[in-house]
Amino acid sequence: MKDILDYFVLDGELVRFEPFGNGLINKTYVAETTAKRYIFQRINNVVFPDVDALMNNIVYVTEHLRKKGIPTLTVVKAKDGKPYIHTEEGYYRGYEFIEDSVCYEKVPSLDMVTKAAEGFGQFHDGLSDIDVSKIVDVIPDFHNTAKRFDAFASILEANPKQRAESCAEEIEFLLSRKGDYSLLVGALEKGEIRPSVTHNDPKINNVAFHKSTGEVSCVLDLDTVMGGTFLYDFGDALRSLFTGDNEDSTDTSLLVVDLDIYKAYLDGYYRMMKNVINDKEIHLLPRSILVIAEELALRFLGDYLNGDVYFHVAYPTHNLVRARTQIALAKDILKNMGALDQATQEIVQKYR
Ligand code: GN1
Ligand code: MG
Repeated sequence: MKDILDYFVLDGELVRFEPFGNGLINKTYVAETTAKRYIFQRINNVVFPDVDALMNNIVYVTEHLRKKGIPTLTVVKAKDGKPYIHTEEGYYRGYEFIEDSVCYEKVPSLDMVTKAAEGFGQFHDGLSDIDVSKIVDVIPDFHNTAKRFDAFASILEANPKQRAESCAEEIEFLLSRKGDYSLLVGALEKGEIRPSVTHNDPKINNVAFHKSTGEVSCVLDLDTVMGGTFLYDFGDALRSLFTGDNEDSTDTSLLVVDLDIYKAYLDGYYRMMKNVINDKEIHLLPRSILVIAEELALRFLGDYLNGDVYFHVAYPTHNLVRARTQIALAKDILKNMGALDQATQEIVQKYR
């Protein structure tokens, strides 16, 4: 493994090299030299078949952010100038280590919710003038909810595992919400909102905070950076915060909107984005959470009907349970849409 380091341009002499962290997709190592620390990763070429596109996206986005003085990841160049290497053993890339930082699996406080939101807001604001057409969609139509619905409808029609009978209620709900699925992609197609860069995994654990100051250092895990609308990330970030640990819970009463979390996130996010966000996008902020929760329900229930080929399951109804949590959340978002709109206006007024 150490041999792969010979392909990269490193500062100092290597003193230590060992496995690092517990990532599920890429295999990660830390390399320490006499000068500094680096992260090296073997890129999962099954999940990401087009490594060249993936790494070009990351370089494009991080260089754009760095030019503006926004802290971001620094890709280590290989000796041939490329941002990764390809050997018989696979694809590898390196990043400079983000020193003195910490990531949280769970939200420690509302204040940290606001800070994480500032991190993503700064990320989207900093990338708002990038040429989105230069970014390759490494997973095409990832958040095209209308297409996700079409895929779901095809699986439902084929009903390959004869499971549709066992989830008639869930199917009925998702069919009844069809109008929601074009809210974001429709607005993009009509030109009511601008295409922008999306992170596509905007969970709290993908933000690095300074250990001492508690401020955001940078947004991590840029593997799924693609084009779309920043509303995909806003919706998914809140969906993930509202879901918390309960994505696999059979107690769907736990899946509820938390207005304090919404306000805390929007406060940090809107403050960073207020110069680029338009009125249509403001209207769609709370609706984006609904769309992404429903989209994930379509994906989970579709995978259940399909015999669990995408999401890893621990038991036969696991994906059905997951679909139910997202449907419960979607229903609570619908119930609270008035309150969410009001909270949105409050925050927007505060910074106007
Ligand atoms: C997957 O693997 P993870 O947890 O980072 C999925 C997301 C879903 C999430 C739901 C590439 O993300 O879209 O929101 O599960 N990522 C991919 O838990 O499909
Ligand atoms: Mg991820």
